Amino acid sequence: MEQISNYVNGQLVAPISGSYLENINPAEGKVYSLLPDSDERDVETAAVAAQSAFQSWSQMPLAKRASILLKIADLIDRDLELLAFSESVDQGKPMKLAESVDIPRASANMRFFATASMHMAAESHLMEGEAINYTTRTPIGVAGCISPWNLPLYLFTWKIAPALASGCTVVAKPSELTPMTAFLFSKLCMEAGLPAGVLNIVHGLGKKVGQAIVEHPVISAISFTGGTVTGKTIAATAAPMFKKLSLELGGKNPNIIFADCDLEEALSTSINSSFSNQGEICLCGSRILVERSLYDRFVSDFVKRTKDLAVGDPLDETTRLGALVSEGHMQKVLSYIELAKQEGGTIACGGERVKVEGRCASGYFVAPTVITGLPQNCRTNQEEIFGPVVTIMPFDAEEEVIAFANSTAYGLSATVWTNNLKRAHRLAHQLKSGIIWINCWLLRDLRTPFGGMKQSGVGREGGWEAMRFFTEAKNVCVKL
Ligand code: TXE
Repeated sequence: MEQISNYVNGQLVAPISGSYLENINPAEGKVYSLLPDSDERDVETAAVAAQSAFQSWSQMPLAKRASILLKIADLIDRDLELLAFSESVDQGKPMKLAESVDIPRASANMRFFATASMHMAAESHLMEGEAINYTTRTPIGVAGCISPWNLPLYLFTWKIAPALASGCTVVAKPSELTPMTAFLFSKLCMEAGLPAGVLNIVHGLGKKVGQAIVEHPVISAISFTGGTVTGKTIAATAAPMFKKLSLELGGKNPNIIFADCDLEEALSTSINSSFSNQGEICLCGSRILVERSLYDRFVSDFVKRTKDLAVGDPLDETTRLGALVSEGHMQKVLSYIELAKQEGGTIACGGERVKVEGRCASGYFVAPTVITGLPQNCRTNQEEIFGPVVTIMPFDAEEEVIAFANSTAYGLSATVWTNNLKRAHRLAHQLKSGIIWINCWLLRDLRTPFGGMKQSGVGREGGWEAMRFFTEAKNVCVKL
């Protein structure tokens, strides 16, 4: 059985404990590889390696540093099929989705930040007749990057690319549920000639490895994507150590549909925004709010299309929804469907585990589920489910839908479907979310700031925000 290694100081190494954890293929419900059960000793070795690599990496000419990162991007593209296959086996998502979205976006991340680093400019401010100020931005040192399981290589590179491009060295931990693509990535780093210690990947459990990264005194910035509860623990540990923190957490995103929208586009995109990646994307629109005059028609068309979505073997070309990431996560999603029933909801379609024939007979599949008839303030409509479950609710007026949309503790993204230009802009300004999509979903321009409001996180990633996060500003004031 394949055994994943840590990547420390430029070498593939076993965990110091010698212990391994089982890595499960969620579509089959079977162990298919082993990953290091690392602990604080491995993090210590990785942090020492990162610290000693820092000086030469941060002082390397920008063009040379960028060329290594660009080479990694090329190698990701070369290995697209293998990486997409591995991500699908690890995570349960349709391989087609990994091939068309996740892996291409991973190489795009590397390329974007590699080239961005060559365009960073220093600011200067003239105090007329008195002084000139100039600002330098230097890499913060060793960064800790902790990533989740839903978009494994995409979110892993989303964190490490700006850190490395800024001149930081990194100790990173992918999710223990989906370690395979980060392991393959470490081999690509070696092939691309990334100097030893610049990136260190320590596999293992959040409570052991993740916690040790957050606590390590040498690591001065933490970039984390994951659940809000974990984010709180990380903030509580890192804040008293005065570490820089970027937390990308959960969402309960509204998808607002006005009667004057282009219905066909709203329907087909809403199917994607509800069920892509089995609903395991923090940006999924899990609360669909429909203007009352369109409500009945929308629900009936949406349910019809949902029933047509093929749930099954992630490696099958025709599959639209694969397996959920783990048995535990599947149970969590199913328990929310039970809760919705107790709260008075009607299951318009789905609502149960799906048994797939053949090799996937023991996999963790859940039917895409549409729930109607729930009030706005019930738990089903307030808490993040993170699965193929959406609720649909009617609204009558613009002010009412804004209040509904803003009623949760989260504020990550929102989508608005309307052909009324003024209304679109009005809503965009009143919705408390880090990103607002008007008549679209999941379009990303990597130059824009990305992140959530309220309990969806603190800090912004993307573009200059990410490059700045991994650097420290210093102002020099020169008397004229
Ligand atoms: O994520 P965790 P979980 C949401 C989603 C999901 C819930 C819990 O609602 O049901 O979070 O998922 C590492 N110190 N999202 O528990 O634990 C962990 O090993 C440091 C939203 O699987 O947050 C992994 O690498 N690190 C989301 C990473 O944190 C710790 C994506 C994320 O895992 C740690 C995933 C600790 N104490 C889940 N404990 C999104 N925003 O996209 C765990 N980790």
